[in-house]
This record gives sequence, structure tokens and C-alpha cells, in this order.
Amino acid sequence: MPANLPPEARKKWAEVEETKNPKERLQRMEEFLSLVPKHKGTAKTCAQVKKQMASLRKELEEKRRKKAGKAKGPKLFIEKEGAAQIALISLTKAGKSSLLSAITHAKVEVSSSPYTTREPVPGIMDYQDMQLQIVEAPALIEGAADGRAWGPKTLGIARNADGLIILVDLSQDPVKQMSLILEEMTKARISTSKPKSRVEVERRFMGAGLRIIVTGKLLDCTFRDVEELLKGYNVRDGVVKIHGEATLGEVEDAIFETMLYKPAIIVANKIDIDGAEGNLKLLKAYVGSRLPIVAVSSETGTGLRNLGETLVKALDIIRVYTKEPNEREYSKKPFVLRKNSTIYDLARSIHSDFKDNFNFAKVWSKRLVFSPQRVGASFTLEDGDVVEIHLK
Ligand SMILES: Nc1nc2c(ncn2[C@@H]2O[C@H](COP(=O)(O)OP(=O)(O)OP(=O)(O)O)[C@@H](O)[C@H]2O)c(=O)[nH]1
Ligand SMILES: [Mg+2]
Repeated sequence: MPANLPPEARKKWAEVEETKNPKERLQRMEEFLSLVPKHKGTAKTCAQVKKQMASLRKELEEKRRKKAGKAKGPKLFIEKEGAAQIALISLTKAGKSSLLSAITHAKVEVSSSPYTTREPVPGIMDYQDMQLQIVEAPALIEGAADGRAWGPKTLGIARNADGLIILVDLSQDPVKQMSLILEEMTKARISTSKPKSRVEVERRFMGAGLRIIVTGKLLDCTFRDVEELLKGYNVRDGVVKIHGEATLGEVEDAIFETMLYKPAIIVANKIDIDGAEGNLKLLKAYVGSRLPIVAVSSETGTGLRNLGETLVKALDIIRVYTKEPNEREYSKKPFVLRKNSTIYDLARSIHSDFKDNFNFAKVWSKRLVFSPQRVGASFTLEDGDVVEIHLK
């Protein structure tokens, strides 16, 4: 459905993209909406822009409140470490601290009184030859997405992470917990289901430049058209991924979408308790095939060894080992990349100069008919590949 916006509306959106100040941005969005003709073809775009406006208004209000109360917030984010950062999210007393101390060396206070953990706490979990950073977020509360208490902090941690563990307490009604958590997250524009749209627009910091990755097929346009469209809207920094078959209209829609996708798993805790099995059944019936569920006891250790595998699968990451030319042994420590990464992505993550001096690479893998195989920068990597990069 191409939104087919008139040129003045496109121009106005380009101004929106340029504006960082929330107040001015809001104003320009309003102007933008007044320039969009109202019909079925533009309804989705309008709804998405309105959602963005609502969250901007909330942000402004929050700022005003903070100023009034002089409440200087402590650190919102935890510096990323390891292959991926996973936020541990639950209602209070589900056992976040217990789980964190069972799977990492982090020192945290476990308590039977509610709201014990008030600041995010990180820990490192070893899984095979990878390290995953797990961050306990302060308990999610009803109204978090509306700015209640430390709610924005908790949701901020979830937004910033690479993935989520949603912890459910099997001694309590699991459906109530899940629906509250999912509702708050949806309100905060965080989704745990893979985007249905075949186009993802990931905004990056200013100056990062624009990268368009087409793994599928563009139906009614060329790569250049996509580039032109994005430039027309002033989207200059970010990664645009196009999977499957997509039209230019779908790319245009994605510019206005603000939902952030986070891969997630559910960890059902306290399986050691009487009645836990029944609640686990209820949870499974409610969740269906939407998210994987691992049942554990942080107290007895039951089920904890299944956690790493489920988590890594959900995160869609792969491990790639590198080798120096003329050396036999490859690195023990892998590079961890997103699934479908290419040699180019690997080269970039090793050294920023590598991508300019890249000549060719050799890949060792059981899946290849000829191993090692000589490949170019666009070769798609898989978990366990060994790569030797040759520079010019
Ligand atoms: N039986 C049983 N009790 C558990 C388990 N995990 C945690 N608990 C208990 O549940 C209570 C809350 O545990 P915490 O780990 O402090 O929970 P939390 O989610 O970190 O709680 P807040 O940080 O206060 O929101 C404590 O009394 C724990 O002993 C478990 O697997 N089995
Ligand atoms: Mg805690």
C-alpha cells in the first residue's frame, strides 16, 4: 500500500527527521499531518505518526516533571559487555535476583519483600565459548509505560538490550503476569514478536550513514528508488533491511513505524513449588508457540542448563572464528554476529579499515562442498564458520 504522500508532506517529514528538539519535532509532525490527505491509503501512516506524537508528549511531560521535582535520575543504562545484553524483566519477587545469582557471579540481594532491586544489576553468564550479559531490571510495575515510579527506567533497559528474559513466577497466576508485562511493553513500543513487515528501519546515531540491505526482492522498484525515497524523507543514518518481497510502499510505511522488536524467551521460575506444574500448563496454553518457555528453579537449579541454548537460539546470533593466513589454529574466542551476517560485517567488526582493504576470504566449514572455499565480501556466514581474511 503506497502511502503516496503529496510532495509538501514529504518535504515536511524531511523537516521532522532533521529536528531533534522534541517540542519542535512535535510541532512539525502536527504540520505534517495537516498536509496528509485523509483516506484509507494514508490511515496507517497517520496512526503511526500520532503514536510517535503521543510518546513525544509523554517525554516532554516527563522532563517537565523531573525539572519540577529536581529528581536527578541515576544511570539509565548498563554498558554492554560480552556477545549480547539480555534484560531480565518480571513483576516483583518472581526471582530475578535469585536467577541472576544462580547463573552469574553477580552479587544481588534476594528477599521475600517486594521491590528489593531498585537499580539495574549486570552479571555475565558463560555459555559454551560465549559470554552473555544478563541485566536485572527493577521490577516492572503496572503503569510503567505511563511513567509511574521507576517504570521508564525498567522499560529503557528493555529497549536498550539485545534480547529479553521474561521471568514468570509459577507460584502466582502466570497469565496475569504475562498479560501485564506484554501490555506495558506494547505501550512502550516494545514487541516480542518478529516484525511481520518485511522492511525494518533501524535508526542510528547521526553520522553513521545509511545502509540498505536487501536479502529479498524489491517488487516494483530498484535499489536506487529505495535510496531516493529514504533521502526524500531525510533518513540518512540507519540500517534498512528488506527481507522477502517488498514494495516501495512497504518501505515508505516502515519509515513511520516505531515498534521496536526484541527477541525474547520466557523463563518460568519456582518449578520446585507445589502447584507449579499446573501454572506451567496454563502459561504454555496462553503463550502457545509465540515464545519459547524454559521451566526452572533458581533455588534448586532444575532446568538452568537449558537456558543458554534457548537464549542463543532466540537471539539469532552466530559464532564465527577467525584465522591468520598461514596459521593452523583458529581463534578460541569467536566473533558473535547476527544471523545472515556477511564477510563484510565480520571484517567491519574486526577493524574499521578492513572493509576498505578487503581482498578476499577463505571459509572453512563442513557445509561447503569445497572447504576452504574462496569467497567475496557478500558471502553469508553461518554458526561455526572459520574465516581467514586476506587484505590487498
Ligand atoms: N521456591 C522458590 N523460591 C524462589 C525461587 N526463586 C526465588 N525464590 C524466592 O522468591 C523471593 C523473591 O526472589 P528475588 O530473587 O529477590 O526476586 P526479584 O524478582 O529479584 O524481586 P525484586 O527485585 O524485589 O523485584 C525470595 O524469597 C526467593 O527466595 C525458586 O526457584 N523457588
Ligand atoms: Mg531483585
